[in-house]
Amino acid sequence: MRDFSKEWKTLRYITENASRVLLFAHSHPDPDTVGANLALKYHLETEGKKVDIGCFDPFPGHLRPLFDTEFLHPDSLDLSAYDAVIACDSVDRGFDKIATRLTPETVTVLIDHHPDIILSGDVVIIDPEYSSSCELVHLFLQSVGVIPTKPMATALLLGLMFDTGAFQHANVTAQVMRIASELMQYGAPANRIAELIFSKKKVAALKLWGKAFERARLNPQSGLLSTIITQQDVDECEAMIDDIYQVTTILSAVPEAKYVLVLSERDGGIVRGSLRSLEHHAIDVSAIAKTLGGGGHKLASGFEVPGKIIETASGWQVVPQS
Ligand SMILES: [Mn+2]
Repeated sequence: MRDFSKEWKTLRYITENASRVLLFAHSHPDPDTVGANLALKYHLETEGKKVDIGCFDPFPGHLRPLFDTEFLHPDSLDLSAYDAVIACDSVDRGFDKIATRLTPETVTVLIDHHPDIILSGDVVIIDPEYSSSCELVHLFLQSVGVIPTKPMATALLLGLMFDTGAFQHANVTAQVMRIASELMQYGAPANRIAELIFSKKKVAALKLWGKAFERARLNPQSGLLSTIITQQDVDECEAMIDDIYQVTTILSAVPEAKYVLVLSERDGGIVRGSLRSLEHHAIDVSAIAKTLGGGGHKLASGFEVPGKIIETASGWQVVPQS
């Protein structure tokens, strides 16, 4: 993990000497870009700066219960009026379009945790080892000695929770948990944030998951947890193919399961098998996928076979389309 203390010092110097700052959120803003930009905005405003947040899309409606704010479309802004522009999170989704429209005098800062960013700025704070842009912004605020207000803490915890899948992904470190704990002490409502992130799930997806979970079967010998989703299920629930993907992820976290197989009927008489496992089970699911003509990674792979799914006394079976 890169140490950004020098960059934090530079960023502090830039923000102290700027009177107008433009923050920039990426297109189709997710909770991490929202949280990182808002936390910085709240901080800079307490320092007496004039701060706007630019974005090619409006502020996400489902986060309005937490924050009363607006994003400004770059076309409505006088981009030459800012002393500094700071882009937080996924800077190659939108910021690239305004970077060319800035005057050469404007100082640019990039804060991100995505790999493969080809954009450059005057100060570049990018390292994929960090969980989220909110984690990076938190470290900056900490270096400046900011005591987070409740709105600041809420904004930062929002991004931290979203980008770590509510502390379930591999990017969760001891530092992430320490920061989350601190933010809760400053009043960030973890429970409310989890609710808002989760409530984005449509009823259709929940119904489909319910069907899949009800049918799940565990083979105690092999540790295989499997289930099926038919085309009829998807139609009845008015769900989308995308909703199937998460079934595999959720089932793979079941403690008794060493690996997971979800068979789902797809268009054109195809059955797709999605295999998933977790690192500590030391199972290479791509080896199974390969024997069925598929492929993928050690922990997540898939295969496709022609046919449809029927239930038999001994389990699920893929049979040729009649
Ligand atoms: Mn992010």
